[in-house]
Amino acid sequence: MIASKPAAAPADELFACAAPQLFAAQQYRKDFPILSQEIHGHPLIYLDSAASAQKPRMVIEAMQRFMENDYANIHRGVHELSVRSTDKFEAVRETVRRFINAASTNEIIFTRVGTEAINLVASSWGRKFLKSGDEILITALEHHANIVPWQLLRAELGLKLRIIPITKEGDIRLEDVKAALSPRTKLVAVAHVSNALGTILPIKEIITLAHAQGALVLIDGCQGVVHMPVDVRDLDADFYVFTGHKLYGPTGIGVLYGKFDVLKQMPPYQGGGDMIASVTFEETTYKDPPHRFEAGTPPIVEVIGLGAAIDYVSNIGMSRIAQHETELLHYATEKLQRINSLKILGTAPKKAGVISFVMEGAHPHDIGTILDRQGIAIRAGHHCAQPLMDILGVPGTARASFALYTTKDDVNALVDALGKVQEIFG
Ligand code: 7TS
Repeated sequence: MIASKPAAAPADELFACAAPQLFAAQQYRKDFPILSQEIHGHPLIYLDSAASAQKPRMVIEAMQRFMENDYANIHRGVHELSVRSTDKFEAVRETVRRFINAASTNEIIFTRVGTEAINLVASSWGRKFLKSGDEILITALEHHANIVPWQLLRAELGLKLRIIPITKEGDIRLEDVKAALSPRTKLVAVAHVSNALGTILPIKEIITLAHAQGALVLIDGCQGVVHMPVDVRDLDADFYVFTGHKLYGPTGIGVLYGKFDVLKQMPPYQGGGDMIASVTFEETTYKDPPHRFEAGTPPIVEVIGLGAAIDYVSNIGMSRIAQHETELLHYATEKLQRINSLKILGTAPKKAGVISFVMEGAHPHDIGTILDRQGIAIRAGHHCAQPLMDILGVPGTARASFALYTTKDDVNALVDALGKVQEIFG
């Protein structure tokens, strides 16, 4: 598929009216060249997609094809290659717009990663609109990327950071959100899906509550867009952030969606080429969003890769991917619960394909190392959510995370290997 071709989003709609088809994860696996290798003499079982997803051949080839045929710098040349590159680059903005149902491509800003998108909002919107005494609300389960930028801003402006607590299941209660909101709240910044626990947060309800208090809402969707369809207009999110490499795309590319009315009031984040309307030594004027926020040569090839990744998942259908991962989650949860020494952390009723667990007597890193020797890749550690680990009273967890290419066989292999871990440490 050609990267710049608009995503075939109707796949989801087609699925809605067609007879249910079996989800062919085994078939999709073949699209991912990396998955067909052996690790330590065992077939690779990749259960670390929440850290970064593997890349389908279509993404790899789209990037290679682009570099071999079309590549040049964008927005600044009259020659054929520059025009072609610019067209393909800008076509991906439309692909992203459709993917999250934004109103306009002017609301789609390309950043280096999801982390940078959050820092952009903190730096630009935060410095302009916040003052001492204002409050930012986050939850106790945020990734460091949605904590530290607000702490930096707090140190600079004298803000207050309020934390919405979690239940013992790792869920967020709307009563707690209501209790934390006040007329001082200017921004609510919350994850769509917890990377450490898998909890799907009630973001639509949180957005409604925040708006009723006059606060804007930023959704950290780094783990959201990868697991389910996202419609930013239906959500009424003011900002929605995600990162390309977890969505089967390359590293080095993130997306900031922002409502145009909000973006147009925000000053530049970085200065440089491509973001200006005119420059003199006395005065510089800036382009409108999104280009105002894209200083310097952007990650052109990575944007092409992101476009191909979105085409890929859209053709499969995000609803179908969500359904597949939910089935796997239930299957895996049920099997893992049978291992006596294993405890799942994060048992909210609404979860995405992420399972964090601890085992009696076994450090998460030991679990990760033993599994690795059997070709199984999981993540062990604090998952860049140290405050959450403190609340849970653990230094870290072992985490298995699922993707569209994960199969029941992968889960079975994980369960068998954890049985061996239990034997060793039991
Ligand atoms: N927000 C969430 C919810 C995340 O899970 C991550 C990365 C980020 C932000 C940052 O993404 P980046 O692409 O900007 O670095 N989460 C993980 C993880 O769970 N394991 O490794 C990275």
